[in-house]
Amino acid sequence: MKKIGKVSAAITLSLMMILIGACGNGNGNSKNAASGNGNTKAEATAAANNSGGDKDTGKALVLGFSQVGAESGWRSANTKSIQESAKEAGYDLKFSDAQQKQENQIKALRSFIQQKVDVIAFSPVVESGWDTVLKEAKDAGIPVVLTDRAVDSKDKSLYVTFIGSDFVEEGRKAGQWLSDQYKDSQDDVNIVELQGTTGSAPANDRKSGFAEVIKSNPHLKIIASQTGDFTRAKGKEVMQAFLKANKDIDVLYAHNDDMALGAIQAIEAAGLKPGVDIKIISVDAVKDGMQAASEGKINFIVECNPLLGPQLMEAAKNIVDGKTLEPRIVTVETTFTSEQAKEALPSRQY
Ligand code: GYE
Repeated sequence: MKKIGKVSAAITLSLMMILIGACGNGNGNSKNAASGNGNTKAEATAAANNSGGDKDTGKALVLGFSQVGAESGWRSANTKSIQESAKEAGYDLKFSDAQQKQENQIKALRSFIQQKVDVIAFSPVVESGWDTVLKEAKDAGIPVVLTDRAVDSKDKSLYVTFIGSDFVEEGRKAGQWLSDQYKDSQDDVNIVELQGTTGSAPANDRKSGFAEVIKSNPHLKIIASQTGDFTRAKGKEVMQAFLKANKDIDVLYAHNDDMALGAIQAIEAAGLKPGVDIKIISVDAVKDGMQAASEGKINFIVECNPLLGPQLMEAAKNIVDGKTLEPRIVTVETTFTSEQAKEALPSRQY
């Protein structure tokens, strides 16, 4: 690289570091009032706590984290969990929000590589297209941890471990509940599906797990399926279109609570009763979703736990300490009917 190139690269790098650093420390601007994972130790303790640092130098472990965005209540709770547990562990967290764009995530990963962070972690917005940048991290000797969402890379040596839910299983749980509800039905059951972000692991897997289970009952028919991008606004918009195009919708399967909540607004605006006229199944079990379930507007929620921060911090420490990690760390989760949601709501953390 020429000298001028080097200088300007250095300036760009410093600016990027300032920017990333600015949004990385503190528990952030999350607009969601999630109460977090209970890690509320004082900042002073965190600063003094060097357990996450390099054993020899006493320097804090530097963790670069590229987040998907802020598309849902789940995401806000996940961000909060990561920021709070990094602080608790005394790590230097470089946090970057990709606003649901893969190109932004690739840029963030490259900037982490340039900064020579100790560990890179990220939640890939979509499954495909990561091999090149992951190879760059590998060549730079920086270990990568996937959290929440998987990549479809054939080369498993490109990352150390994947911490997160089993989304196919979540789809199966949703499908199983529906199959049980309609096991004696002689009539067709018309289902509409709001998919998550196109190409994302949870959208792909929640769709396939659900389809796999309901196919054993030929009365269960998906009559429309479209993406709502995991957001409330899109969930509402697409549900409006579904209602317009289809006279007789019996069930809505939404890949997350936020889209279900948007769809509920559309259903009510159409003069129908959510949970009664149209049965609703969703995934996540964030507080607003649980609230709607406890009011009977959502009939069944499959839980997806966003509190991945503590597991990620532990994994990062183990990697730096040279320990061998399991290639897959699966989050333990449950499901909620309306009744169970009512019971669980008061103690819900996010
Ligand atoms: O279900 C959805 C979010 O990847 C598990 O992303 C996550 C999903 C979550 O936007 O609400």
